[in-house]
Amino acid sequence: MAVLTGAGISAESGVPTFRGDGGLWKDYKAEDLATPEAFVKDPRLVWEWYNWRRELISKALPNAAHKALVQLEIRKREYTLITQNVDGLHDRAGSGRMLKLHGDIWRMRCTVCGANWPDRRAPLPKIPPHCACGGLARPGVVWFGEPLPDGMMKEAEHAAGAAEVFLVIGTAAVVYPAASLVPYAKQGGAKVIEINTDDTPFTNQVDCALRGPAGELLPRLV
Ligand code: BJW
Ligand code: ZN
Repeated sequence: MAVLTGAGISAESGVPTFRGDGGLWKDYKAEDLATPEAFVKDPRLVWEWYNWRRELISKALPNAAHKALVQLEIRKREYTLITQNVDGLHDRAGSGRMLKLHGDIWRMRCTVCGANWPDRRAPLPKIPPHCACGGLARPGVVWFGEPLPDGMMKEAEHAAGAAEVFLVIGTAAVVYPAASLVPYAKQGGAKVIEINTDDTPFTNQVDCALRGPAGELLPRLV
């Protein structure tokens, strides 16, 4: 079994999703801020957004859906969690290994020397933060136009392709290459189950579309 999660699984923890209601920050869309170009143009603005999100996430707690996935992991011999989320709520719920396709908001990376390190302070004492070498630090996440962490998509494809059941939870499934895992799993013979409050571009291709909040539906399914 393999699972792909998106921002919707953290919505009931109070973490805003990217698209739809509440997906805006000071009139900016995620697409305007989650890019290397936005960071080069105005690192302080981009860091203000991340600082705001880090504070919000640090106060949030994993919900019943994150916890249900921990139970699945315990029960299933073959299990891979693939997440697009950077919030760390799967880790805090107790999930073990996972593929974090879009990185981790609790890590920093130096734009000069490439060093990367964990930093859980929220709010950060000074923005933009800097590396020990003096270089400007950036969030350890994947922005639009950037490659996913080395080899991770291959590993995710392997898990999706081998899965008998592929659960797709709380993702609009519009950001690639992550979204491509849904048809990939289907072509590999998986039964695909989608849990979402709304339709997605894949709703009419999945084997089962469950409509409603993940925090209610997933514990029942598990
Ligand atoms: C609930 C719920 C509840 C709510 N219960 N459900 C044209 C075609 C194909 C691809 C492209 C294209 N043009 C450009 C691209 C590439 C681009 C892309 O996909 N763009 C599309 C938007 C068009 N992709 C990239 O650039 C990727 N990189 C890449 O392609 O590299 C190529 C390359 C190779 C080699 C060298 C160089 C380059 C990178 C993508 C990175 C995405 N990054 C972000 C930000 C991460 C950091 C951060 O968080 O700040 O990732 S963007 C943002 O979207 C974030 C998310 O992980 C991602 C997906 O969002 P998600 O999870 O689906 O959230 P929402 O908000 O969209 O949806 C929430 C869903 O939950 C909704 O469906 C709700 O209904 C539901 N819901 N409450 C259940 N309680
Ligand atoms: Zn450095």
